Amino acid sequence: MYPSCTFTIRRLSMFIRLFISVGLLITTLCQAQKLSISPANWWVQMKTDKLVLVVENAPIGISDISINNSEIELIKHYPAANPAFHFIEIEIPYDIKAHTANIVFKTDFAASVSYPFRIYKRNERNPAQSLSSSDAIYQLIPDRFCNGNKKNDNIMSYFEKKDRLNPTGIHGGDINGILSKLDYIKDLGCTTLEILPVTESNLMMNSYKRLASTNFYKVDERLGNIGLYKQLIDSCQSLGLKFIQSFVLHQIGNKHPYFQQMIDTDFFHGTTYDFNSPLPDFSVLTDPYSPESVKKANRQSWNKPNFPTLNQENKLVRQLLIQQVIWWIETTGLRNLKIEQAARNTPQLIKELYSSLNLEYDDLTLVVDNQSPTNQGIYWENLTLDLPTFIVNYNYPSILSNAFSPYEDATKGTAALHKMQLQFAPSDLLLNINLLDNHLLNRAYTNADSDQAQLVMMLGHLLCSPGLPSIYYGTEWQMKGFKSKGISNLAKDFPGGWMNDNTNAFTGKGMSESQKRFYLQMTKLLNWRKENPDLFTGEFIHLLPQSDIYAFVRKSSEQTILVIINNSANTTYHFQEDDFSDIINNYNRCTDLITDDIYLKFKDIIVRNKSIAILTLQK
Ligand SMILES: [Ca+2]
Repeated sequence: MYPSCTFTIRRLSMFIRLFISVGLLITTLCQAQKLSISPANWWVQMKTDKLVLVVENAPIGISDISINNSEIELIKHYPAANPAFHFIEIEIPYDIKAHTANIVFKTDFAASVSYPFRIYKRNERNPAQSLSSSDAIYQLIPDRFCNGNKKNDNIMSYFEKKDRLNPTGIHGGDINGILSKLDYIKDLGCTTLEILPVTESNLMMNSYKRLASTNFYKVDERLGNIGLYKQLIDSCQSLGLKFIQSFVLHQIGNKHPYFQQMIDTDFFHGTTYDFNSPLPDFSVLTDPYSPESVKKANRQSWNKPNFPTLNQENKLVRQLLIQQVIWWIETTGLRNLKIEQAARNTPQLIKELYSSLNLEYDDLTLVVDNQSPTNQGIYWENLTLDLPTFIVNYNYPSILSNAFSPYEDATKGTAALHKMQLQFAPSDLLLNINLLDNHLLNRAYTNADSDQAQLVMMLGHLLCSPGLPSIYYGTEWQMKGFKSKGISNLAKDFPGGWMNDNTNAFTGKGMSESQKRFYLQMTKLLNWRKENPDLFTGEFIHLLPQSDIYAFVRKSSEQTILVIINNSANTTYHFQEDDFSDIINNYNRCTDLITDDIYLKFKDIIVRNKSIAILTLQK
């Protein structure tokens, strides 16, 4: 009885050991297949020479790591809190030649695993395409502009498939679509295209804006791939369009492997079941007088339950974020970067990012976007940012939308427009990005009470004021959107971007006469602005509003324009030379760009009630 029992137990135990070994081997092999390192490559002659590589699906039981075929120095390596991730710190000599190194993992359980790490020659930077105060921005959401490739609408490995009936779902717009419509944006007269993030955001919901990445180093396949993305940047360059890419650095998607497999709890503020949820109050973040503890709590809170915020107090987290930004710039030739919800990043992250970028590049411009109606200048200036930085002015759209409303006091409206400019030093005024609307704000036509005359007044003020105007896709066709109906109400599909759309704003098919009229007005003004860049980097002079009249001047060495806003509900304004004698001194006549009226004598100028005149002065 006993010998037989012992034999059975021994056999069983052998079988279990064999089973475990085979299991481990299979697991190791599977993991070896999925092993990935990010970033997967770097470049020669980079001043950012110390990197932390993150190994995902690291082999089990790593006993040693070596880098073969290379002068790359391995500083150290260590497992993350979750050993499925492993960190490798390396130093890449500046003068190293382009080559492929092999990172070799020795393990206790299986044969060594080798992974290629490529060092490329650096790409040549394109000629100057940096932002300037004379630019005009067209902002769009890639998912909502144009579907250029139906084949990428539904991809098996992505949670969200195309569902145009769901306002917060994926609608299928993509990079192919944008590429096919660059001429449209150029013809409209905008000089700069800005798109929301393109990195993969493979989430169960809330992924159409790609504001929470699930892979820092990959273009979302539903939008395209890195090759197409580079093609987009190159095509913009050849058409003379500048390009801004927005980045989100303060949060990631909950399906990002770092969060889903919890690389380290110290990477995040909170967990799926325990996080600060009140929506951040953006004005607190840049308020110079709010306590640091309140700012901190706001930075840490989650925008949505599937958007964990990153712990940027952790130096490693900061380094990984900065590495990925440099990787995108170097890979694609990006020139202009926007940091979305910028003040939700710690000042430390912003400072380190700027100094790393400054070390590497001398041709970048940055845009900081923080949805605060306060003057953010003080906050950003305190960080002593050493690259040209434009600041999105969230004060402007609310002032603009009330200024001309028939429901508001007209005198108050002109006074508010005047007063807003006083908040800024002249050099800062030119660094403002003035929003007509964007993906977070009511659409301009909705703010204008669906009244075209009011919208034209808003547009005229926007395009002539100091700073860069920014226009949200579709507003040129008077698209409506009301934030209180849900944020996705602001992100409707561009008409004609999808095959079989009933109307087509790219061709004008099915668009109303009113829409066509406004589109032509906007196209005319934007193209005029584009042809006269000196005016918009030049001087700004404004006069104290006289009741309902507010007038201002833009001036270059060659040209002068006089903008007169008549905000009165029922009185026509008749020009009085005394009002503007200093300005019109050297000129004899002028043309109103809005009405095309030509005035051979200044005294004949009239500005009708609730309208704006943009007068180009001529000798
Ligand atoms: Ca598509």
